[in-house]
Amino acid sequence: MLMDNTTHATTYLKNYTVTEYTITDVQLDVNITEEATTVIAVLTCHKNPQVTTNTGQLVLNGENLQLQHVLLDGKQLANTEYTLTAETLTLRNLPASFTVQTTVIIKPQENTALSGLYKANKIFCTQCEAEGFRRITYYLDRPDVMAKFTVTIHADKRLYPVLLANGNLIAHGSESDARHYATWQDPFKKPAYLFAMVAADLVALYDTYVTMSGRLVSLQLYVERENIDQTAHAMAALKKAMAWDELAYGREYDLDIYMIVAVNDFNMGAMENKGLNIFNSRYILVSPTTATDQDYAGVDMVVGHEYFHNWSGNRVTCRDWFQLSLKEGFTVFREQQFTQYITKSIMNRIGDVKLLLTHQFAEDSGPLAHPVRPDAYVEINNFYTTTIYEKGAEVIRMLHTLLGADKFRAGTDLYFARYDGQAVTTDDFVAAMQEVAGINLTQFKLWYTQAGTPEVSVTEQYDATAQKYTLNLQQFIPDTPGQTNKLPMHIPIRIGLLDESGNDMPIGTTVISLVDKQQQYVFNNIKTKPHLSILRGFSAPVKLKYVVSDNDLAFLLQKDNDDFNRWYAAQNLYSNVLIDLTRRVISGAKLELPNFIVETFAEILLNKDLDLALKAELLILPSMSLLIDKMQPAADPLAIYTAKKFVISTIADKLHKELLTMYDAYTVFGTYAYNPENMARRSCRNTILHYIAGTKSNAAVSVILEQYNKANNMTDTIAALTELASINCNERIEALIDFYNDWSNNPLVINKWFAIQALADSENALDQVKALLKHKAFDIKNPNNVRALIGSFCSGNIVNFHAVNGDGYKFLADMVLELDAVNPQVAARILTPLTQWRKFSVGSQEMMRTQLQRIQKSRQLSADVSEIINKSSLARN
Ligand code: B3K
Ligand code: ZN
Repeated sequence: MLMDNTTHATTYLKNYTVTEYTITDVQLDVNITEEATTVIAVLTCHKNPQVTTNTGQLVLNGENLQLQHVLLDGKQLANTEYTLTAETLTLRNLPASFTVQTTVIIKPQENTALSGLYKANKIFCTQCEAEGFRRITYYLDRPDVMAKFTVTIHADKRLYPVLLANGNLIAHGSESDARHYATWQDPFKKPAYLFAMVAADLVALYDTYVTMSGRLVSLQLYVERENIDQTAHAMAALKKAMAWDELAYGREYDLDIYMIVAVNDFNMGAMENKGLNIFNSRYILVSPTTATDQDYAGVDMVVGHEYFHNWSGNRVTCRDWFQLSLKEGFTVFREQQFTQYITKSIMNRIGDVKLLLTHQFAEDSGPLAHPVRPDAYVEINNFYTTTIYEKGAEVIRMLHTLLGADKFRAGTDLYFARYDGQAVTTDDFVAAMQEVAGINLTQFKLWYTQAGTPEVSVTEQYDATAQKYTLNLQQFIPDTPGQTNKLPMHIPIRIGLLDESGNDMPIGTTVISLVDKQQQYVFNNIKTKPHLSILRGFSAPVKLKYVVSDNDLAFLLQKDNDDFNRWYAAQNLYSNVLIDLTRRVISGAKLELPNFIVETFAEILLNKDLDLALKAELLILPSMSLLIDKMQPAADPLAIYTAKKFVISTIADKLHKELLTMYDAYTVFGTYAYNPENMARRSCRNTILHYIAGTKSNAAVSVILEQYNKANNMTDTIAALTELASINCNERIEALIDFYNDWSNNPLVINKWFAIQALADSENALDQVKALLKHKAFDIKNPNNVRALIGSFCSGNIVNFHAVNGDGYKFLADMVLELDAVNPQVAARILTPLTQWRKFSVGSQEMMRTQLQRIQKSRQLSADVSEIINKSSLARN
């Protein structure tokens, strides 16, 4: 049946009610064969004592299931005794307690959506968050229904020697010469989204961990045989994460086994299933020659994140999916604290904020803007967004800032103790915080309900005679879809005042709370006119409207005590210059880079006292996306690109010698080690390489080639290949072939190869991408391939995606339409760049809308894609 894409139903927070029946125990029997899988589920159900309504009906969710039998309390029902639709199974006339047994047949081999139980690359595995469990069996598939699960898996011994599910292995054995079984029981009750199982031929890296209370935990990391030598870093990361959660939050692991399984075909980064995490292999497998520093950091981050979910998500879970940020925002914050703790590098906070500025701010100012706690959704999978994750983490960070570390910890202790084993709301979280904080957090909760990035305008006066400094702050929250006339928010602003030498004045670092629309703050005994260092550490996810001269920005860049603010000043300084140059490109005026910028850049480059991680960040120009945001309305990507190229090649020319000297100075000798020092050196050196490459000269090509040929680690190889891929020379083609030949048997490395070509600064990048779609290593069913090739081009190769002929837009629409039939979640995700159409010139807007409309006209869209398309508000305002 053709589905009109307007028929997908909306779910509203205001309609939340608890279920009339609840499920306390689940017995699953999963019989895997090469043709199909049979799932027998026995659900023990009880009338929910909290509910007074009495319909006597139980509506179970189910999707793509072939129902064979239904038994109520052991007695088979005739098909007149239940109602079956494409999405539900309804039972009637139910007693207060009963069991339901269903038998269904599913086809994991045909499940390209990678939701529910699927088979990819000879591995059977599951992904149940948010609503995948209903693709395995009929169930009350919602997070506030929590049950104890016992799971038996039957499969072929030889093809699937490893059979895993959540909890503890309670039985296993042979069933015949060819088949075996394993029974797992999870002692903790859990929502179905945390269910997981795996049947595969894998090997494991084993280790142990002793928790703070002295319990021994077996750690098991399962991968395909050929990857076992790439697992040590992930295992070490897991152990660090376990220790850190004990230290920082007093939380220890609660089962006897912690298993991680790495698979190549996965819709996102990883999944925190109780006791059995399933990971995209890119966040597990690393080795010096196959993975970059960033990949290593990604492993620490994601392994930590999923582990931390065991408390923030699993032990205390979400009442409904509107509360998603309860677990995601909090867990991202915990992950950020963890990575900061292990690296101690400023790169972490800068990285977090870059992500926020580039993606979340763009989301918050576009048609898909939504609050951290949304009110409505069509497809919940569309809400795993940077707003829920990254802005959600900033909201928790602000609570940490307002309460201070000790009270924040007391608040989390109370939260975990009070709600352990329950499914709760963001209001419950804030209530626990408020109780220990002794401050009223009612206004603060607007961060959960009001979408849009607040703008904070800053003006200041200094009265030399009275030695008085006055700071005026004013807040404004822009309209977002469905929300206008917003209330002022509670915004913690961390400030410092610097004297002429750059020393902090006696106020030190102070947090002021902006709660009114407009507020004035007076500081007395300020002896000289101060330099304001505002929003230190990015204390709130806001946009500052603050007119600062380039000289003052350069002062802050050089002298601020807050390293984050030094970086932020540099970004603002570079942005000013780049936006000015962009305007010149558009008007055809002559381009000139102020000397003062070259000098500032040289000063950073040659400064011997600068922390290297900070130096690397200070040398990087703002991203295209950030500049697009600064250039509203009607951003012109090609002009921004031209301006950026001009800055890079001018610096490359003027500081030619200095760049080469420092490039050599930052060479890392010896074998590869992943540690913050070496990583910072490589980052500096490769950033410098990018400037050297800016001349595109033969000399530059030889420097790059030398790095490519000599590199003993993937970080340096990729940096060199990335530069080479953007220069039109023979060496480019040779290196790309060479790289492919070296790594053709490693899919993760081949994804890098796809991405490099998709991101190349070359006019025929799109043709290249189209050709690579046909490459034998590319499979549209593999999300990593799609993200590496199609995703990188459309969201990362901004100038080519926005090419004036509109081919980039058409390409994305073609891909979305093709992919929607294969994997709706991934299709909806890669569509994002088109949704940003309002931010570009009229000509681009028209072409982008034409493609959105083309997708909209397709009558078989998934809920995922149709929700995004419909919200992109195709009509002009
Ligand atoms: N909780 C999962 C994300 C599930 C996404 C479902 N579409 C990974 C994480 O945030 O840890
Ligand atoms: Zn998460």
